[in-house]
Amino acid sequence: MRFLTASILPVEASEHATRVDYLFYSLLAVSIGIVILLTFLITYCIIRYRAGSSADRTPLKIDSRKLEITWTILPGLIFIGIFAWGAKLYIEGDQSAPRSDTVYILARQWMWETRYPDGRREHNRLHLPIGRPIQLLMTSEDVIHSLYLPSMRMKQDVLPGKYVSLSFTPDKVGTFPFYCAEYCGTKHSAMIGEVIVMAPQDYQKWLTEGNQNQSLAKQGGKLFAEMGCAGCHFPGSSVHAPLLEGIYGKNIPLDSGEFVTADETYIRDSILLPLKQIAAGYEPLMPTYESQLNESQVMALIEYIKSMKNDAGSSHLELRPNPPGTKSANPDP
Ligand code: HEC
Ligand SMILES: [Cu+2]
Repeated sequence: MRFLTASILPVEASEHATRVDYLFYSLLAVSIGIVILLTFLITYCIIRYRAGSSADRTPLKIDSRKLEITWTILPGLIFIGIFAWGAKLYIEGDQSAPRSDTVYILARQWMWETRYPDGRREHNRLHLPIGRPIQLLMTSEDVIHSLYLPSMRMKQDVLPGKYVSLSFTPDKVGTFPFYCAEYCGTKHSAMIGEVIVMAPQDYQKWLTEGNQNQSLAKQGGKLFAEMGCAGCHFPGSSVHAPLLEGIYGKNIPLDSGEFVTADETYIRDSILLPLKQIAAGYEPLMPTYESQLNESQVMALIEYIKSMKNDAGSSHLELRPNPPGTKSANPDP
């Protein structure tokens, strides 16, 4: 399909993009086929049955019921097929591969901040290695933005107060543009950037060169100590607070009787809006950090909490087994 895309659509730079284009060209082919068929029939009838022509005009004696059933069911099946195809692609773009690399993206008026697990941070640029599944975890610091990656055939609204994700596997080395696709204020049109897809060895080099930061998880660990989190979330603490080892991806029972998955949004809200969801069996003692931590620091804390593995013998998880019939979303034991 690449020979076609080169001229009509932006370059395909991910496996997903290639699949989306197959769907797009199939739709185009079906539409062109129908246009040709209808144009042919109209032209044929206009000429054949023009005034004064000697065409046979006696009514046909055919079973119109059969005909109508056919032209209802056949296009119906084609449309349902196209719908299923599109839905499958959509769902695939939403699911991350079990072993994908994570990159965090923080949107703000009017720039994109990218943060890598190794601590590197950039503006309006996203470096990725070719051939590895990537999960972008994104949130906004202010208004609604939307990350639009034409070469990946992907677009996702980036909302304040919530983490959203996009998953894809780049399969072409090069530089591809991305945009903000949701009007977000005066300089919305300046909110553009570049995805730079690199060969694995170049990417390794890029990762290690010039990175003076500690890993994102380490930065979070430092905040965890400095902000006094460790004082409560600690096995010997005098405050009855849940241990955070291994909570990421678990099903957490809440005071209200509901269950939530401990994903990025849950951890974020636990820190900034602790009263929103109280873990079952605990008092709402946790202070809010809304005025003390910004979204970027919370990102580091999330990465730190995700990196905390639960060591055997932790009673924390025994207190909170997964409810029956649910599966842990966390592939790592
Ligand atoms: C005063 C003690 C205290 C401090 C300080 C504290 N927490 Fe908490 N935290 C709690 C308690 C109690 C709960 C359980 C009740 C609830 O869900 O709010 C909790 C719940 C949580 C949860 C949800 C955990 C779960 O298992 O559902 C997370 C995540 C969390 N805290 C992270 C933090 C972080 C990060 C900090 C520091 C920025 C912090 N806490 C500071 C007491 C504290
Ligand atoms: Cu924007």
